[in-house]
Amino acid sequence: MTVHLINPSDNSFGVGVITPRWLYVLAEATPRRFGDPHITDETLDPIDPSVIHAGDVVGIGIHTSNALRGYAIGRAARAAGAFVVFGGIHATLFPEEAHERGGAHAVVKGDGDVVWETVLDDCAKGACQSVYEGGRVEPEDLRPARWDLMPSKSYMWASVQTVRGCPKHCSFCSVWKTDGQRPRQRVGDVVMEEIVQLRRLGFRFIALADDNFYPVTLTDLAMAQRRADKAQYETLRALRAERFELMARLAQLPDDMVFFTQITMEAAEDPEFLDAMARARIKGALVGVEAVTPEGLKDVHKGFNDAGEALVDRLRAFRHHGVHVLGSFIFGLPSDRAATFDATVAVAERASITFAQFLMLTPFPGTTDFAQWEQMMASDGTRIAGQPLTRHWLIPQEQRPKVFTPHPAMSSEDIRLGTQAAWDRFYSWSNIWQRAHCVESLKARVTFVLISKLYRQMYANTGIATDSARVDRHTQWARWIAKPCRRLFTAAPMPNLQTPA
Ligand code: B12
Ligand code: SF4
Repeated sequence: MTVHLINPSDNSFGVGVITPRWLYVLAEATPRRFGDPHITDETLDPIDPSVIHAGDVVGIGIHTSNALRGYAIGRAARAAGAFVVFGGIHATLFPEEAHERGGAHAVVKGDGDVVWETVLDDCAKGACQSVYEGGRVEPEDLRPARWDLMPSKSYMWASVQTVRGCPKHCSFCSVWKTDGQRPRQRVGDVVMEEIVQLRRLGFRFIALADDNFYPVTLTDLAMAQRRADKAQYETLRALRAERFELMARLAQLPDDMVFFTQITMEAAEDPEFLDAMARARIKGALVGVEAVTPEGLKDVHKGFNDAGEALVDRLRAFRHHGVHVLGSFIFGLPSDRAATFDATVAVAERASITFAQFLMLTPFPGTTDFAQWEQMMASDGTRIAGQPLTRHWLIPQEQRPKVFTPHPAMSSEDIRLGTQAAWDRFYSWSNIWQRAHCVESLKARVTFVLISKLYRQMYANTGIATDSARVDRHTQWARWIAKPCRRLFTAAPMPNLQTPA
């Protein structure tokens, strides 16, 4: 019985930007008595179906955007006689869908770290349950990853999670509902061991795949201190202290290492934290800016962000302390108007952010936005490929609309074109070249230009383009540029590196 772990994708680039961490975590959770799992990441290359045999176990991890592809793989694996098990955020939210459309024998809801062993034992006995509750695993039980199984020349960034869960409640995000609002911070020793193992293997770029690297703000602490119950204050203080301890240990690693994380804009209030990040070589962070106006922030329940000039100052604070920002913006919010696209790019430019992504508001299941939208669409009779819009992920990619939420002032096409124009303007050659001056040598600048263009090809065009010929062209282009880019991320292995105390 071979255990397969498959990360589905419609587009394969030959090289991946970030390792899908779940593959290697589930590999670690696979007891050695079942042998090493056979891992396929379709963002690299499509699965070869002939590797799946009767009696094998096929684990497929899906989020909403790749669910349809995952279901096709599941059906094929079941037809080959394998046990099919789905997991991941989308399967957690829609377990019955994986059964109906993906040929699932079983679905794991929540974290797979602990329950995976039981699933495999049950499959080995030929008697698996239809649903397993993986729950929210406590930090000490979150598994590290089997990095020894990772193909050595396929990814630019490895990914290590340091904290799961986020205390905020943004309306477009499901993390706080599925992963919970209590930060589950992994123990520093375990995180450091994984990172050291990666550097030994020659990885120096590591994405900290956290929901929010700054789970305790100064405001949270001040509020807890004012309350009579001091226990919460002590818990928060301990979490914050652990963050600083981890960063101090990261700072002792070889100085060619580069980390990237996801963080809320609130960290700009905390120079001590930003300085610790810079010392730890956390050189970049994805910051969810979402909107540049107070109305837009209200639309997404993100009142803790700033707008206007205060926003520009906050984003600049990151850069000032040595942390580059990948700003994430959302278009299609009810308060957006035709002028919003240009105004947003102008803020991104003035705020000295290094990379940006411009997303079209997509109601992802599990979010507050989705629940409201589903209710509003209850009487909508539109069907595409037989599917209502509220099941947009089941519509084949080439027919899937790009915008789903009706807008009070703009058509879907206006929003798509405006979003495309924002990518085009932010990533024009001249703008990229200007931003490339954030690094010193000519070689580093050329690298910066290449990475900027690759990022745009991978994350903008496949998402916004309307016809499949265009998507194919862009995928080809990204494949072509990805290989040389990957080489820029390698480092000589350091087999003798020790874990800093
Ligand atoms: C890091 C990250 C990224 C990175 C890296 C992605 C990558 N290559 O791994 C980047 C920045 C590139 C990214 C991009 C996107 N992301 Co993202 N990302 C995350 C984040 C923060 C962490 C993922 C992670 O590595 N977690 C660590 C692993 C160990 O946990 P896990 O994946 O949840 O897996 C566990 C369980 O789910 C389960 N499990 C998972 N698979 C399986 C399979 C089996 C068989 C079993 C038994 C169990 C199991 O067991 C695992 C161990 O406990 C999550 C948030 C989150 N909390 O999940 C969002 C998240 C997954 N992303 C999300 C989204 C929307 C996106 C984008 C679509 C954003 C966009 N609009 O462009 C893109 C899609 C890119 C793509 N095609 O993959 C959403 C997905 C929502 C949804 N319903 O699908 C999430 C949940 C965040 C959110 N705001 O809601 N993302
Ligand atoms: S968008 Fe970010 S800050 Fe908001 S709830 Fe999700 S993870 Fe937390």
